[in-house]
Amino acid sequence: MKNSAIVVVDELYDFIDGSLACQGADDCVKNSAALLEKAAVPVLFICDHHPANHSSFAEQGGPWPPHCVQGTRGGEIAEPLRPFVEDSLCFYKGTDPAKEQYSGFEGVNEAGQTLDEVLQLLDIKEVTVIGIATEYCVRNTAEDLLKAGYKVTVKEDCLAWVDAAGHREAIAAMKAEGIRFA
Ligand code: VGL
Ligand code: ZN
Repeated sequence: MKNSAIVVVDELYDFIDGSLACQGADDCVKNSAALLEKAAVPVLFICDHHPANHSSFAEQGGPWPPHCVQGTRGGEIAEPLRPFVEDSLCFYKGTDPAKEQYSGFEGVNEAGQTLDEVLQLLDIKEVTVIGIATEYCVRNTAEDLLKAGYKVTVKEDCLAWVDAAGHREAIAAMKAEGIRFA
């Protein structure tokens, strides 16, 4: 559909079968690949992309095990989604050791452009958000898209989560804010 795009959040190996493996990740990847297969719209990928000394890691006093370290398999996009990847539409976040960045809005692509800038250049008005984890990066990205004026739909069978209760609470909160679910 014209003016629509899909944003794929952090479908990266550490969130699938690695140090931060999330519940529902296998179905999330399978359903995401099927969605992208039949979608004839731009697909933008958000990638958590941390330096080895990132402040969100437990050794630095943060809440998470090391994950999505630059140059490791854990930070790579899941293989079934690779046919849909375009380098200029990949946005990297969490690259500054000092900053936690859950939202795809804080990332930049290889040319230094933000997600919002590229969506505007593509004349996108409606965004479907899918990916991992519901209660962190998916929620923060969907909320920032909504605040920026996009019509936002989250596809519920294309999500994975850290905690089941957190997943359900995040969905309820997003619905209350005006994010649609399909
Ligand atoms: C995420 C925890 C740490 C996410 C990223 O993608 O939801 N969660 N870094
Ligand atoms: Zn992270």
